[in-house]
Amino acid sequence: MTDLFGFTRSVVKRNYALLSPAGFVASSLPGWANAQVVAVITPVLGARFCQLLVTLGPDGSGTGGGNGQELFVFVLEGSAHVQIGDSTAALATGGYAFLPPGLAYRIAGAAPGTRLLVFQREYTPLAGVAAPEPIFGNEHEVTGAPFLGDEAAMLKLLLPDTPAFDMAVNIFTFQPGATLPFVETHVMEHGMMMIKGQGIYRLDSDWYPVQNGDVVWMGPYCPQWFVATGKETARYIYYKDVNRSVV
Ligand code: UGY
Ligand code: MN
Repeated sequence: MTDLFGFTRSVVKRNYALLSPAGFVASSLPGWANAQVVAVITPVLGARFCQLLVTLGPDGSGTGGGNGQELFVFVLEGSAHVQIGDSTAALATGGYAFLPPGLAYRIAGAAPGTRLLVFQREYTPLAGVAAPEPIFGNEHEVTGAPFLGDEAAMLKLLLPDTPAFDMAVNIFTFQPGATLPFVETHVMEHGMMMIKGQGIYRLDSDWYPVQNGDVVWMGPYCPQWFVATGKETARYIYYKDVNRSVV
């Protein structure tokens, strides 16, 4: 909560949005029980995917699947059990699950106060390529690589970069003062959440201070750039649509 009534850092524009946690409001969504769900990015905003922030209460659960939707579930804090088809995994903080289309899933057994970040969308099949299988992992077990050769900007890819996947989910870790090397302007869109530290995000022709907990939607062709500020590393996790034709 900000102390100043009538003030917010949140901004919603045609091709981007910055959403500060101070303005988050939960909605009740089918499939989530005993859970607070904030639909931070949705097609209603102009995006072609959903980004949800879920806080699971006692006996909280999320169920669904068996349709064309795919989900990427990341444990921001706490722990949870994820079951999909015949597979089950216990996810700790930093753990994640990719839940492909066509299989029923259940997320439950969460520690009190568990917080999840979910990216969700309709899977786009690719002719001749089978849809991915479920994946479980933990970001602590994923090795980062210097982004375009810069050791101060390390990038972890949480999903395989293969044609079966139509989404990528990555984590960037920036040392203080490190930047994206240039102002990117691309057809892919992003859903992003700051998970540590702070920095300045350029969105279109505007610059915004951002910090841990902030959410950003970058629509297609939204010029984007970041510099980590302050004295601690800055980290964000983000979604990107990949591997599908745009013509
Ligand atoms: O993958 C990306 O496009 C990434 N470099 N963009 C970003 O961090 N805004
Ligand atoms: Mn980008």
